[in-house]
Amino acid sequence: MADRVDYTPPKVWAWNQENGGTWASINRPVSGPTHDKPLPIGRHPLQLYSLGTPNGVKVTVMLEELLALGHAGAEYDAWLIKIGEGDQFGSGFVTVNPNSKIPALLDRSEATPIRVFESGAILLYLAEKFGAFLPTKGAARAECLSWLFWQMGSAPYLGGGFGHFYAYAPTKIEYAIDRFAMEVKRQLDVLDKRLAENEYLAGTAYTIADIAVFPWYGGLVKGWSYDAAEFLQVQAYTNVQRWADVILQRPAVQRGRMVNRVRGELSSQLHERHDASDFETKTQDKLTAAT
Ligand SMILES: N[C@@H](CCC(=O)N[C@@H](CS)C(=O)NCC(=O)O)C(=O)O
Repeated sequence: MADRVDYTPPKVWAWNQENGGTWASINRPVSGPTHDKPLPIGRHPLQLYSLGTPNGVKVTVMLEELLALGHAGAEYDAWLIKIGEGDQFGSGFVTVNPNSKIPALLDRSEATPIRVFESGAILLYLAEKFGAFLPTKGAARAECLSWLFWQMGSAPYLGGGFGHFYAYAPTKIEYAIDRFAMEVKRQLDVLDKRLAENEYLAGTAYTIADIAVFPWYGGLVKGWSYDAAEFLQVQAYTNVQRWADVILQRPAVQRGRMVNRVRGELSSQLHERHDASDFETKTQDKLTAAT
């Protein structure tokens, strides 16, 4: 039972399909597709299959930033993958990401389409493809990649650890919440010290490191995640706050945060993006008013 505190693990773990957790009904201990469902394909070179979570937002921000720089080859179709309904286990999605997690990208600009999964790999792929937001050499490149991979290694403690036990687990387990709250505060302190001495994570330039870290830790200090701003005393991280405020002012970040978003103000939700004009005409407030 999920609420037992005196649990002794059995010799062999068995799958308790209804353990009461938020993701209990969709997660399984095996990989692979559960049903046949081809992915839709739009007219642009890049096809993104995603959802407006922090991992998804990294990629839509990157694509909007590339378009803002004038890279027409970064035009994309963003399709909605409803992970709460199990879309990530459709056969088409599993072909693009065998790990069944958003975001997943299909680059159809090459003779043979290239699939890319894992948000960090997608950011790196796009940065190299377009020669943008990634310093080309030396210390700046090393810092950029270090902070990019720091994010990939750290955020599971924030999302899968702290967020899961603080917000989603069916019982509040003090040990687990304490362990992960401490780690998340330590991570915020790491960022705060770095950003006390540097405008951006890699130094003076805005890079894929900022694009990766912002949706997780910027979102946390802005109070968007897990309703935990007071609990974690996020206002204390003044340098992270300053950095998040600067990033939030970027129009591409504002647009990227709207794509595949299914929560919040209807005017902030653009469920699918197939054209730059969609931000003006296809947000949920406009679609709802039209029906
Ligand atoms: N390390 C992966 C994590 C991706 C991930 O955890 N995606 C979540 C949403 S943020 C997901 O698709 N969850 C669905 C599931 O676990 O079934 C990345 O950065 O791309």
